[in-house]
Amino acid sequence: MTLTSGADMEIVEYLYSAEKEQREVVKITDRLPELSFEDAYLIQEKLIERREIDGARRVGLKLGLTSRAKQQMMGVHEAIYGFLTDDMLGFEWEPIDFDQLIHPKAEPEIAFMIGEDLQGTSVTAEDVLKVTKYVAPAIEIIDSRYLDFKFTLADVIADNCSSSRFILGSKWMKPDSVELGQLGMVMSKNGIVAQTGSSAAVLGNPAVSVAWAVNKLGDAGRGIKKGDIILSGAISEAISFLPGESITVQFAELGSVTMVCK
Ligand code: OOG
Repeated sequence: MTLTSGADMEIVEYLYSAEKEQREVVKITDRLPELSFEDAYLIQEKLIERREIDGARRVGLKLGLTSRAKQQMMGVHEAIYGFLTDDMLGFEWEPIDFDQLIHPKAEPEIAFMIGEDLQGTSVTAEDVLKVTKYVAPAIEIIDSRYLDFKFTLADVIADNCSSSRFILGSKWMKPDSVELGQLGMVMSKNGIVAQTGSSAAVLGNPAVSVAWAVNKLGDAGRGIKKGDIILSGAISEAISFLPGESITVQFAELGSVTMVCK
C-alpha cells in the first residue's frame, strides 16, 4: 500500500494533536490495516518534521523492542527506532509534569553520547564504541498516543516509538571503563524495587542495538552525528507512575538516574 500525501499528513496531525492535547486515540491500523513498516517510518519522519516546524530540534535516536522479552510480547523479531528532540529532554532536578502526559511509563536505559559522525550498512558494535564519547544511565518516559498503550508494530513506528521524555544521569563514563554488556540494573519506584535486569537484555550488549540502528539509517542513506544522544532500548518492562511518585534506575558501575513526577 502506498499512502497518499494527503493521508500521511492527516495521520501526522492526528498523532501530533493527540500528544499536544494529552488524548488517547484509536490506533491507525484500525483504519489502515495494511499499513507497511515503510509507510509507518514515513509517517514518523513527517511527524518529526512537523515538530521541527514548531521549533523542536533533533538531538538523537531512541531504540525500542530491543529485548527478546519485548519482541516476543509483540510477536516481532526486529527492533524499531525513533527520533529524540530537544523538547523531550527532562532533568533530574525538574519534576516531570504529569498533566502534560497521557499515561506515561518509565523504562531503564543506557544512553550513548556520540563523538563522531558514523554512517554505513555494516557497522558493528565495535565501530559504535569507537565513536562513543560517553555512556550514561537514563530513564526514558514512553507515552503511547494510542488507547490503553495497545498497538501493532506499524502503529508504534508511526507514533515515533511512543517516545515522550528522557532524563540522563549526571555521571557520564567512557564506554571502555565499564562492562557495557553486563551491567546489573535495579529500577525502584518510591524507593521500592520494581524491576531488575541486566544491560545484556538489550541484544546482548546495548552497543549492538545502536549498531543495528545505524545500519537501518544507513539503508536510507543516513547516519548518526557528532553530539547525538542515543537511547539503546529498555532493559526491562516499563512501569507506570503517578504525580508525587519518583523512579530511580541504579546501574552497577554506571551510577543512577532519578525522575520525579509532579
Ligand atoms: C514501544 C517502545 C518501547 C523500548 O525501549 O522497548 C521502547 C512501547 O512499548 O510503547 O521504547
